[in-house]
Amino acid sequence: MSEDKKQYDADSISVLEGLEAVRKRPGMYIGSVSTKGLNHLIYEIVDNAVDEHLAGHCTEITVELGKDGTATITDNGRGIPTGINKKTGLTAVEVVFTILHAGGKFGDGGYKISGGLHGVGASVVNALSVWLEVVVKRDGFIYKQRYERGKTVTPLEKIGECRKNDTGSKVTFLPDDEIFDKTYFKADSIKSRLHELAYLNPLLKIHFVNNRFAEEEKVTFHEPDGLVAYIKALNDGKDIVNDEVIYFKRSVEGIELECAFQFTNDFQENVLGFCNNIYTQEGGTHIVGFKTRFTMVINQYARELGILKDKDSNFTGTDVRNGMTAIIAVKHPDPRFEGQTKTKLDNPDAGKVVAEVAGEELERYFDRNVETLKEIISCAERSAKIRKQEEKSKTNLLSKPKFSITGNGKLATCESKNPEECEIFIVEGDSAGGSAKTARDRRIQAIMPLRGKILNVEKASIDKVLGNAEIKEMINGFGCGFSEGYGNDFDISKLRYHKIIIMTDADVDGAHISTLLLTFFYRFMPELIQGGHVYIAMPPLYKVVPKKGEGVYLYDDKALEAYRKEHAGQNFTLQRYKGLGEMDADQLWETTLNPETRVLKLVEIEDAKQASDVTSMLMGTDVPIRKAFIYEHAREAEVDA
Ligand code: 0RA
Repeated sequence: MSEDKKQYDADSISVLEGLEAVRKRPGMYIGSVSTKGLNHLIYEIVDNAVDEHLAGHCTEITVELGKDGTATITDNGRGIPTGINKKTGLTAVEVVFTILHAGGKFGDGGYKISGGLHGVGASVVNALSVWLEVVVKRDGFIYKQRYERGKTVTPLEKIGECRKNDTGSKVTFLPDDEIFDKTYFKADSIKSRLHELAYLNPLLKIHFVNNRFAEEEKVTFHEPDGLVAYIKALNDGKDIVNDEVIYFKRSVEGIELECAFQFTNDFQENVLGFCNNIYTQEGGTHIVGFKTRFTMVINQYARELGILKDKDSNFTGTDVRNGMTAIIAVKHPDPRFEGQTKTKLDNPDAGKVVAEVAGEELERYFDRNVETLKEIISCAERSAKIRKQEEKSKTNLLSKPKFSITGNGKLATCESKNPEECEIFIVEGDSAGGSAKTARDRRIQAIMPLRGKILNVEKASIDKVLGNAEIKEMINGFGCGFSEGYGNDFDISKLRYHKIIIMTDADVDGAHISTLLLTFFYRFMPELIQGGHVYIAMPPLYKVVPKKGEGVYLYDDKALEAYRKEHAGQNFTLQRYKGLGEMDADQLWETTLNPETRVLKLVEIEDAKQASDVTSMLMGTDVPIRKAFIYEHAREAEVDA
């Protein structure tokens, strides 16, 4: 055996181990094996295609969900290189799909992996798929290769010819049900990510095609106005302070900053960060750089204009961002992410460049638009005034004991003091709350009934939020405080219930209540969601009882449709549950409370973010549209065991 050959064998063994590692610990590479992780498979391939766009070679990307459970991502980029890679003896295509961290490690085409949750890419998708097929058009030929569970099963074959200038890649894969809890992609999340990418890449057209049963649709996302359009969409229906979205874009030392913002009269800020098209959920240096500099600039101007007097203290960061909707998008050649979910940008130079560029651009803009500047400063003044009032009321609230044993609320606690096994159900309405108290396992299940609707936290100032009886009861009941702005009193280690389960009727009001609850958690206790503690109970919509045999509960209209098909021509009675109140205690136990038989949906931070966005939207005045929206989305949550 020649020296070269030995080398090659050794390499290919380590290759196999590489992808085995991905299958052994998928969470390390895609975050989780829930629907969120599943959707990530699509994003990994899309990110590669977006990289082609960023390199100047791709204008259109199509994401297609197949009837058979596959996803196909097509782009008109250069096509993945097909030549032999010297180091491995494999084609570049095979390297991309079978070697971990292969992206950009070869050739000098300047290709760099910028997207991807951990920059891992195509090989991870391959490792986690039952099968994957790639078709490449390049140099006038069409090539194809197939893999199964990460292993090559056919060589890269020429399967046809095409025009020389017709290039691109097409990747089809079937996610592995041995790996994922469920292998049903969540169309809404995918669409929302693709739309986000369209805003971030204004020259790119992204098509979404859903061919799945009862979901057929085709949409194109193309946002030529980019971040300005994104801000307008986020602020749609809100009371706008400055009509013109403030926008700038500049590169310094190889780092690009693109920034857009606008103020509304809402008592909240919404500052979104991105690095290389990735949403930085946990913030990071770019956000800190922008916020710090923005606060400095506004305070400087406020003093120059005499709005802040010598004796006045400066506006706080929270003050100057009162009502702000902003997007800070950076492109960095070598991004580092840290944090619990690896979504916090850690590069100090990004913070420095953002602060520098933002400082100059803000001054340039405000010098020429003093009226706008004054309007923005008055948002800060309003916030400062309320803050000073709140500092008093908050001291009052926090000086009260955090947990009262008697309590004036209706919380029925459970016997166990071991948080890991304890669950708290937040139940819509006193009557369902009453049945739940009877039906529950009182050793580990606590019940908190909610009277009517909870406060919309997007709309209210903090003292009102904390003054609200239901919210106070939740904060007290959970036991871990709350976080708000910079002051973070939240301590997840004190959480009394490791499962917090929202239980509402399957109707418009129920959907609205869960949306408001999720918004509250998202804004004030995001760690609860990040830690996987928040669930939505999925009570059945129907019970069918056949002439012969046992009754069956059905959880959505799809299930009913399937049941009807399967039992065509047979006689059965159909009962529709309009609310939790229609079930007796036994039924409630069996369908909704019993850990053995119930159906829960785990809430992920994305869902909560969506709820929060929806809540903002729902504050508009167009009632029929709101009703339609809530109703349409009321049962869309899919089912987790
Ligand atoms: C490696 C190198 C180059 C492009 C790609 C990979 C590539 C990967 C994917 C995945 C989906 N679509 C893709 N398109 C391209 C550089 C190509 C060159 O230098 O010609």
